Amino acid sequence: RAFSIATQTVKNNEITLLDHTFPKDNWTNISENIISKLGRNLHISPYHPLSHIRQLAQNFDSLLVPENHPSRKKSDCYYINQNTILRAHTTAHQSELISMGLNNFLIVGDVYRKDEIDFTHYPVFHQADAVRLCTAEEVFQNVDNSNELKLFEHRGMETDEKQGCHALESVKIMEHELKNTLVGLAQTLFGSEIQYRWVQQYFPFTHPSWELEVHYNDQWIEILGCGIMRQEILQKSGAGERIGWAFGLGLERLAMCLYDIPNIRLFWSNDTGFLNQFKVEDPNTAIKYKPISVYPQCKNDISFWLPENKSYSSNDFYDLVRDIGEDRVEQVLLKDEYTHPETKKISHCYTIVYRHMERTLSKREVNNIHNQIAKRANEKLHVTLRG
Ligand code: FA5
Ligand code: MG
Repeated sequence: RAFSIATQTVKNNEITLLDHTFPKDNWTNISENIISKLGRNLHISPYHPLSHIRQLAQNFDSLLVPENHPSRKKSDCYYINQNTILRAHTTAHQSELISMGLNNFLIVGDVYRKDEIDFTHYPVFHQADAVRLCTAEEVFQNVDNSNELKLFEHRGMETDEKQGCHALESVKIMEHELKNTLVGLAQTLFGSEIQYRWVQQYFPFTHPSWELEVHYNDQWIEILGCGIMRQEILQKSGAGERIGWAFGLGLERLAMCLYDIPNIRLFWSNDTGFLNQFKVEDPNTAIKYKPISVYPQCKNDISFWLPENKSYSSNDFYDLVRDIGEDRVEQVLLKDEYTHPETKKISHCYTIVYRHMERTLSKREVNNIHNQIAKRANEKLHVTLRG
């Protein structure tokens, strides 16, 4: 399915994404870059760091998940057309799942937003949303003489602490359980010494609402939003006799703190130097990411005519480059292939990316390796170097 993306088409005012065709209109603002991310499904790719985090969050408890729409602005969302948008948070599925009769659930998926650009924001990321709905009996199960206690209050006032329809005692117990659950999640992931803080927040679908921030690398990083669910949502979904809490967390943010991943762009890397560091069967394995290299790259091109009466394969050239360049070569790309119109001779041009893991390579050293590669290719592979 991931590769059906590669064949996605944009034509005749139609756009085909993951085998669905949509009409285009003047709301269509989804870019090539975003389209290329659809269906990558990093969160269910074996061994991917986001897949480990998903399993850790799912194993942690069996509650939870979301739905609703805070922002519909064209400047914040990716529109396929006027009627269809790429979901901006997993909370969007809350109501439909409550309507199905679920009381505790977790939703995990990819979400799409036009957002700021920095090391913790990316236009495509992954969320896990959770919902827990409780009856009066469940809320007050640990309270002695709880007969007097109620979930709801008639003609109450909305305050900073609660919605008008809720009784303060039920909200306080739910808030306590919600915060304990989330602090428990943070401590399970990061250890009991993790520093955290609660920040008051506004969401249209919860009240009161908070965000949880954890202290990591000398700064506070927001990892999730949560709150007591708006009772109207429960009523409309047929669960009006219950009270609920919900949260939505960013998988990337958790993974960055847990594995020391310094930049959110790395999750999209296809570099085996990145991916192989997470190749463990057990998501509980402790992993600390080691940067691939912080030293600068140096790129040099090489072009040559292939031998006319001998076979040639690019793999032989790659092998030769490895042989001479060793680990100072990060990548070799076949940049251009060309057949001469008259002589029918074929020429290849490769870009060789030089980079050392532990030090900066000097221009002289790179030129020296590059020249050796050229010389050896001519001798061993019988290619003819071009200007
Ligand atoms: C929400 O999306 C709410 N739906 C969360 C929620 C669910 C609140 C249920 C109440 C009840 P927010 O926009 O803050 O909230 O995003 C939630 C988390 O997603 C953030 O804390 C962060 O971890 C992550 N996140 C948000 N934007 C980005 C981004 N551009 N890149 C990476 N992660 C992001
Ligand atoms: Mg937020």
